[in-house]
Amino acid sequence: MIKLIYFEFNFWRIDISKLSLSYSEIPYKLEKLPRNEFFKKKKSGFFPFGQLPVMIIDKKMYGQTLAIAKFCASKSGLYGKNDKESLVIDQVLNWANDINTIIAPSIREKNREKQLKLRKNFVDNHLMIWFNFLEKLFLKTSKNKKFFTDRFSLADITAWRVIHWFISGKLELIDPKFIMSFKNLQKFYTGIYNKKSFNKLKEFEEIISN
Ligand SMILES: N[C@@H](CCC(=O)N[C@@H](CS)C(=O)NCC(=O)O)C(=O)O
Repeated sequence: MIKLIYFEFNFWRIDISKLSLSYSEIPYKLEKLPRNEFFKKKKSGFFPFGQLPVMIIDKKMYGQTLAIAKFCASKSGLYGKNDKESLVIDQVLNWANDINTIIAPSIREKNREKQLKLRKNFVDNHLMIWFNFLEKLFLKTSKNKKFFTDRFSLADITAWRVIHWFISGKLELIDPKFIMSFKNLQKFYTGIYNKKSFNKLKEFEEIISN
């Protein structure tokens, strides 16, 4: 049995693994750690990289979002079926990690004024550039213009989940309408959103309902 550990909220770093496993009906357990428990455990060196998510299999703990997601997607038949497909999927995963790293300082900053300044800098200098990278990748790799690799994969789950985050309206100063500048991504997002085998999952429902 695969066990995943994350905080008590939904976030792409854990959701992409949950969605992959659930899509292929692979059972898993999810432990939602309250923050204070996380920090206690972190202090004692419990986590391999001091952060979440982590995954436990056969009593061994593994860290790093992308490593965990690839493992779960592999088990679910949603990782590349050849090296070239995996290259496309890895690029989307790393895109997600990169854009997360760039926006992260404006999420972590506690000082309100500094926080807004950091977010404005992200919106002015990074948002459009990074979504343009993703759209260009999609146009280059997708023939059917439905999926990144022409078959549903971890790339689609990840791109969908991160786009969903950026257009959620929950990120201050990010107007969800920005996605209208990326017609192909917008269409891709809607296509995945309406994919019955995907949107019937309880994990999907949980993500869109909060
Ligand atoms: N490189 C790590 C980054 C994970 C990460 O940033 N985790 C955050 C939550 S999204 C975390 O654990 N923050 C608490 C901390 O760093 O103390 C990965 O890819 O999994």
